[in-house]
Amino acid sequence: MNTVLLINPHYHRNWQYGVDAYSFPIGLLSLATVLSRAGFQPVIVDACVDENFMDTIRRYLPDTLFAGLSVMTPQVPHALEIAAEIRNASPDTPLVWGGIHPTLYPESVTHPLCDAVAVGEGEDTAVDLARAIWDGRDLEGVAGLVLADAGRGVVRTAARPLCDMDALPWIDYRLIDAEKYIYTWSLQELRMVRVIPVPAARGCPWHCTFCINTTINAERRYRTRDTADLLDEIAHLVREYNLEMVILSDEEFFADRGRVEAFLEGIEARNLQHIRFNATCRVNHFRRGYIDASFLKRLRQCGFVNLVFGFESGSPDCLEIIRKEITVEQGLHAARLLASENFMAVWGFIMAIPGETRRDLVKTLRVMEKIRKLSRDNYFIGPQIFRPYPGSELYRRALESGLDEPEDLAAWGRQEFTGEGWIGSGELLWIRPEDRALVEYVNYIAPVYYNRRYLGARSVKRVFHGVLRTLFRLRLSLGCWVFPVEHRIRRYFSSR
Ligand code: B12
Ligand code: SF4
Repeated sequence: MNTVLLINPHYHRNWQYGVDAYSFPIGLLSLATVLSRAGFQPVIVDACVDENFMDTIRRYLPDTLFAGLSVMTPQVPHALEIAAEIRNASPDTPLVWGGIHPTLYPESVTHPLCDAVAVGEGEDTAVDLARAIWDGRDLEGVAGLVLADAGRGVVRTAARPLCDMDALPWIDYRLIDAEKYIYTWSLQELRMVRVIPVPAARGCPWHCTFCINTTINAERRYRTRDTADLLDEIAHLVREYNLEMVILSDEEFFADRGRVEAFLEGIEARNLQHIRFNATCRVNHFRRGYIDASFLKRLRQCGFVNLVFGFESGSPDCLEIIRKEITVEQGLHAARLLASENFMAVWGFIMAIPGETRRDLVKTLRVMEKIRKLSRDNYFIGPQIFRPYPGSELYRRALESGLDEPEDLAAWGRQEFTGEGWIGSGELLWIRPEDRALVEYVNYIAPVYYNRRYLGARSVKRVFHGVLRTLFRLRLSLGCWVFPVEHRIRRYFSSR
């Protein structure tokens, strides 16, 4: 049989079934689309959606060319469980690992439940791999792989060039049950809407030192799709799936002003202004001639309602450390302009960057407070705890501070992941011990305080959250962060 299994494991052990449009497995869909075009039969098994995922997988064993696992770091434990089950049920089925984690740690291939790692973008690699297995050829001839050889150790095949974005076909959303993902919560409208994420570019032209786009390889340069083709695809998806909103899932949709201009013209030409768009942006674009009040109005007329920003830190020193190439003033200017035009804005912040002090973190909290007060339509992600990825300068600094990273795939599999990732606040060795308690406190309190409008909580919790918020506001205004007793009380009750 020419079937290829493409599997999305859970993100953490206590996975609760339930997804939204943000969870469309875009990477696997893209692989499935090219595999099916090449004459293979891809089967996407999403363990986040399909409670009987193991039965689904078994149905296709042993007659499958390979089982592909798509793995972010928190997915490793579950990926290993699935791989073990597959090996048990069908010992000859090759287990191929792809996605961010094996790309960052290609030596994962030495684990007995990993026969090959596909590094980086996988479309061409997956098709070549399926063909090689189908023909019975040696996998060393397939570019983009890392293999384990008994005699030679870890073997890298030829480098795989990046995909040509205009040669990639439109993602075929019929290859999964799109209805399971299509509804998502609109922060703007506070109701469920029909949404699909559409990738319009890959990579990013900026060089933030903490970001995966900078870390994975400098080669992963910014590549856009043909704008007319993108618009045709959007028009098609709107018709096919009766969409109300489209997420332009680029890392930085506004990197090229000319491209955005052409996109807006295309929206008008195709009468798509009734569709709402959600896109990523950067605060330094808010200047005359790039994004000013009149351009924001035009964006609004063309359906843009929600912009997502990585502001990251309220401390100029930290912005410098992460090479964000923005200033705090630019961020506040953007927030003011967005508020005056009634835009919904989502603000991402991070904390516990190597080199960050308590003063820096407090500056971040104060900047968030300023933005919060500007408009009810601001939503905050974080400040999230910084996670070091191999390859970056900040990673080296974390290692020097004693970062105790799991040594191999098996050790990653033993990690206890939560929705928050893999490093607990106690393990943040690159920040001062006395600041770790503050990080832990902020990690809990910030979403409760800054996103109050969006939180639904049961009544007892609501009262408790009210008390926490009042105390946090007091701390923020007095600059007093010692002895957060309210946090200890919360921790005591939540651990019972
Ligand atoms: C969209 C997205 C999501 C979506 C959908 C994820 C999905 N299953 O597709 C959602 C919102 C669900 C998500 C969730 C999370 N995400 Co996320 N996400 C992204 C984002 C922004 C884009 C991913 C994407 O669609 N890329 C486009 C597609 C085409 O690329 P791709 O998925 O990488 O797949 C390609 C290759 O990797 C490869 N490939 C992938 N799988 C396989 C398998 C095989 C067999 C082969 C051959 C090839 C292959 O081929 C694909 C096509 O080229 C990335 C950032 C980034 N730049 O990658 C972060 C990112 C992947 N996410 C990340 C993280 C950490 C998470 C969370 C775990 C966050 C958390 N709380 O800790 C959560 C998990 C949910 C939870 N609460 O527990 C990190 C991963 C870091 C790491 N070390 O693993 C990233 C890199 C963000 C970051 N900057 O840190 N995420
Ligand atoms: S602008 Fe965003 S996506 Fe681009 S490198 Fe910086 S953090 Fe990463």
